[in-house]
Amino acid sequence: MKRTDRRDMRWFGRTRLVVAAAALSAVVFIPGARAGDTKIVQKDKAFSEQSLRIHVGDTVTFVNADTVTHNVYSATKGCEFELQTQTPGNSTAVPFPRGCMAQVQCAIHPKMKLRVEVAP
Ligand SMILES: [Cu+2]
Repeated sequence: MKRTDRRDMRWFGRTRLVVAAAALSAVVFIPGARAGDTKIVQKDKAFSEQSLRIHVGDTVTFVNADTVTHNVYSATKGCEFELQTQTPGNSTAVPFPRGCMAQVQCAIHPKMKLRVEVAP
């Protein structure tokens, strides 16, 4: 084996170590490993988003940053929930344990609409 070959081997070994360390740190530090939470703010009688894509097990926190009371709900089969009377300044986390395409509305303000796609 020539001297240059041995140097190449050492370089290869070191590169492999760096790649392995980078892969390991990626596995350790990925925040998506646990369930996520998305904030949806209600202000001026509107949701902060029109549509949203989350995953099964995630939660959506509905924040009433408005000056009026809201009653956010979904009647979509498999994704039913109702926050009842949510007064200004309050927030409620809603879990989505099943996959579905939830049509979220406000019972008091029918123009407020939000589509939540809960992917597997
Ligand atoms: Cu409302």
